[in-house]
Amino acid sequence: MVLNYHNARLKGLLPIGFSKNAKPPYPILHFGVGGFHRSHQAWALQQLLNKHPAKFSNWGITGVNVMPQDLAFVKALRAQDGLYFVQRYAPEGTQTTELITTIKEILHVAEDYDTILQRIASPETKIISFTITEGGYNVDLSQNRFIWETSTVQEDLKKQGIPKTVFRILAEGLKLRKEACDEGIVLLSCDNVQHNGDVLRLALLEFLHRYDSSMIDWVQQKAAFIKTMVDRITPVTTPQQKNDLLQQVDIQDNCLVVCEDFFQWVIEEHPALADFPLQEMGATLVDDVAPFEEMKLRLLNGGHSLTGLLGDALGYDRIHTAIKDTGIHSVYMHYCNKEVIPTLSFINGVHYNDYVEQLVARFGNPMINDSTARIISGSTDKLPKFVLPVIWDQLRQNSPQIRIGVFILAAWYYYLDREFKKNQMREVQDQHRDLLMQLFSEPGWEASMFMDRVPMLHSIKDAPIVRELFLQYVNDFLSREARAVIHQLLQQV
Ligand code: CS2
Repeated sequence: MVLNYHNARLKGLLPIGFSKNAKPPYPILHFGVGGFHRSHQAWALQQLLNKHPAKFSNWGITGVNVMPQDLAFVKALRAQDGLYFVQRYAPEGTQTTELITTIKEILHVAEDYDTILQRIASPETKIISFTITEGGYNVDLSQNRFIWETSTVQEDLKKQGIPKTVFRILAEGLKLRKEACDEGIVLLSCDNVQHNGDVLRLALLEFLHRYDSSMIDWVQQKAAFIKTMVDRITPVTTPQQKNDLLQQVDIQDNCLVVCEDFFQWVIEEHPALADFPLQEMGATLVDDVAPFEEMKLRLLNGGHSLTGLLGDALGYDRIHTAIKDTGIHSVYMHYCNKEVIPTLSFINGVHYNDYVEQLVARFGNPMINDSTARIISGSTDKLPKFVLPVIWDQLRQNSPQIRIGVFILAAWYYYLDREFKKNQMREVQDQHRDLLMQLFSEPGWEASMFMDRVPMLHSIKDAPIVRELFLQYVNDFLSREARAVIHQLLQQV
């Protein structure tokens, strides 16, 4: 039996107090409905609705996807009336399965552009939130520069056809909102980007400069750009997991999300958030979100990249097996203790050593079954946000501790080099794959040119000590067994 309202009701699966009477527009419109949004924000809203079904009966999310490859998913979720299960696993193995009903409407820009604009223009829409990935903001963080060269941005500046970026949709939608109701809006960024709300502001305002500068003043006055830290490990669901669910509940869910039990959502306080029950959704409101973002991006996300890349080098395809390798585990612990933690600010009540211990347990959770491939994907955008800031901060110290940070970059290079040599670079999942392919195919290409030619690495290209270490580690990887290279690193740190 397939999952939809009818079948879920028949089987008594709908949450207590569930009402199907809610009508759009809903208070939240979300860009980027992938696994993470569904295990995190949409799940959190479900907790609120479960507690107060009557009070928040019209609360829900209009999900919007923009990437052409997401159309099939949008159709699959729509076929299930927006319903899907979240299956959470604690490191000890406890499993919880919940039906999520908060995505009331799911739209794709290729088919529903006018509806999306109407939703943005409606005064009923109060929050527009985003999980558009690290690269989706299209900002070079080392220079705080909007990247105009991106082809989708260039297309959107022509104001023709279906929008390719959220920026054009926002420009058009907010213009209609200004004319229709002139009401303010909360723009809530939920991506793994330091100062994500500021980065969103920069990107949107820059885009408007060339697209429609008449909107700049309105956006500056009426849009509140909120910063958040989001956390819940959410891998790509496997066919086996869908099959297991079918055996358990006798219902076929094509949009199942599997994730860990751990959940964290830290949001920076802002007057524009006063009316929203974010705490009841499980969020923590703080004066300054930056230290939480730094902690999470550097220890968790950077640690993930380390585990994924070294894991792949040693032949592991799963994060939970890679982190249990004693060599990788030791490198990770050294990285946290010697390189990352000294760059972090004090957070009242947080003990970084405990946080790291907890991360090791979270990475090691076998039920999450996260792949090294997912973690490695998008590294061109991820590493500058997860790892380079640690190197920048360390370089400001007298005796900078940067060996492992640079080692992660070298392991990434080694990964790309292997893919190239296997003639598999086309399989590399990265927004900048074409650039990477072009570089590795150039006659006379060598690792010493990498930092100069990959714009996302420019912020470290002029540090001789970084270049020297990078080349040394790349040469080690290219000439010796990865196990021996890791062993040697451990003797140096
Ligand atoms: C991961 C994140 O994509 C990655 O590289 O580190 O998706 C990570 O699992 C989440 O940020 C956890 O909150």
